[in-house]
Amino acid sequence: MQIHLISAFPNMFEGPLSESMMQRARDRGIVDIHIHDLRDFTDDKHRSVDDYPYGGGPGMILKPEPIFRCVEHIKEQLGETPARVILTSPTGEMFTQAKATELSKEAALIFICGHYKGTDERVRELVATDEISIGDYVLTGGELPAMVVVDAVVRLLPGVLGDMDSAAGDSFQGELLDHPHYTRPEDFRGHRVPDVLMSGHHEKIRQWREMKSHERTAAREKSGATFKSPPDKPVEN
Ligand code: 4FD
Repeated sequence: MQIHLISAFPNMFEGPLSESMMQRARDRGIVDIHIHDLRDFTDDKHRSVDDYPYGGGPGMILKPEPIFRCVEHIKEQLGETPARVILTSPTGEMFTQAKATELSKEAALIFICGHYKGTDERVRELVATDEISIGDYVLTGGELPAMVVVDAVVRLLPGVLGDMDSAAGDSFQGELLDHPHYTRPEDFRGHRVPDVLMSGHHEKIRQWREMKSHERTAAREKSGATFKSPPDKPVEN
């Protein structure tokens, strides 16, 4: 999968996309990530990416021209490869695991990271195929939301998760929350690992985990939270 990130603050991406699973996916050639500096697509001497809103009011708006030119540049590189163009914004469609699964099947994703008060409406109308919000709150820019979406999508690509991780979701299939997990030590400051997990009795362990999953799911439903599943099954492309 090719991922292109368009931003006026391209340095924001380096850390998160160069660690752990993301870097592993990149090293393995599973994902090819390209970061584009919006200022490289300006044509004035100040390299301005934003301007005042027509009609007045506070804040600045991202200009359409650099964004269009950057998307056109990326699409020339992509040739026949189809791409989704995703605008991250607080007014977008709520990001969900189902959306991550949908996006994980694409050959290429282009993210436009809005800043300031927003993005010129013609970007939404003419170039974006999707407008996504990661939650009902406002951030200073769309970079963190784009990285959240990229992370959720990339971990679903075949070969990114190890065998252990990918198998973990098999018994849940979207119905139940994950069960509790423990590792060494057996006694941590007087808090012991449940005896059943130390028993070596695989059927009893399976039953205990299933019971805990049901308990957690019931508790979460009471609290009004909705996310059901540890979505650890990679999808096939
Ligand atoms: N909740 C989100 C996305 C972007 C953002 C921005 C219009 C503001 C939150 C377009 C207004 C982009 C989110 C930048 N804040 N801020 O996903």
